[in-house]
Amino acid sequence: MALNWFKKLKNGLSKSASKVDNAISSITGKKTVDKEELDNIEDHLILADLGVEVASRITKRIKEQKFELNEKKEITKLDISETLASEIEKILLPCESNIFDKFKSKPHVILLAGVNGSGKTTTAGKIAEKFRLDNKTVVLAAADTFRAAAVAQLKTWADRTGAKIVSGLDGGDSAAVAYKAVEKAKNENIDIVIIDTAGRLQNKKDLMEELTKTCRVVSKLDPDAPHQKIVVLDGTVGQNAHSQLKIFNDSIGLTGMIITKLDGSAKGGVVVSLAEKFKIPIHAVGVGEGLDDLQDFKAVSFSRALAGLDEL
Ligand SMILES: Nc1nc2c(ncn2[C@@H]2O[C@H](COP(=O)(O)OP(=O)(O)OP(=O)(O)O)[C@@H](O)[C@H]2O)c(=O)[nH]1
Ligand SMILES: [Mg+2]
Repeated sequence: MALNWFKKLKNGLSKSASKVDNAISSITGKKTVDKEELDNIEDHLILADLGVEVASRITKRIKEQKFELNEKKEITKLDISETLASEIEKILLPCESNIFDKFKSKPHVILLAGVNGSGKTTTAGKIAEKFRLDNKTVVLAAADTFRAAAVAQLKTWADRTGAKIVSGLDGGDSAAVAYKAVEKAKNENIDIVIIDTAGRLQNKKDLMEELTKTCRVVSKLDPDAPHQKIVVLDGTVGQNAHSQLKIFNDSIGLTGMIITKLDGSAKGGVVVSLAEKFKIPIHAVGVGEGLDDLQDFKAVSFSRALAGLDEL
């Protein structure tokens, strides 16, 4: 059975969508809308993690739309949901960016960064699968030498996706592992290198230094590598994702982001506030733990799912 991605995304985002839905149900079926009701909508949109500025802009638009419609008929929930989806879409569309579009060099080097448990290793496996399906060869670099079980976890993904893997010693130099992986890709004509990094070191400063060192060392083999520096963010943490993105961006200069765990997150609205604030490309979203649970980021689908609407 063919997977219906939209259904999966919509199911995943249903908790987030119901928060958004609470925001708009208060004024549907009415002929007028007062300031208190608009404030209430704005509060609910903020609670849905859309961010203060986005919430205020959307509320303003709903007010205008209500005014436009007032003369003719009662505003329906569908009217408001459509307004909401189109406002969200405007914010997300400039960030829509397929991970394959960036593929230029050979080997093409992708570094995944993110805090502990955000989904880096799982995402590395899922990306490897996407490239395998596109007939590209992949080497996974187990640059998380901090956590003892990290190599075994990545090895499982390598086995599942037919990717090669390069690892080092526990507690060893992670930059050296990344270097070895890029070198292997060059020697063996492998298309893609995906570097899985550690999420937790003694402190944030150590982690950031390790990441900048990894980037520096890899660039000795190709001055443009890593070609992509992607932060993996856990979509259930809500607004904390903002500070995480900022720290990684300040340290290594991100080229994109992937947001995981949107299956069942009540805080999926954060994707909108992240896009609005940072304007960094969004490549994909994680909607489950399986091999094929990484969905290309599509602004229109995402906006409609978040507004509780059906696919166009
Ligand atoms: N439901 C769901 N779970 C996910 C998703 N992505 C990752 N996970 C789960 O989140 C947990 C942590 O994922 P990892 O890939 O190990 O995260 P990590 O960033 O590599 O963690 P560290 O290496 O410890 O920093 C695992 O149980 C994954 O199965 C997703 O999109 N949806
Ligand atoms: Mg990991």
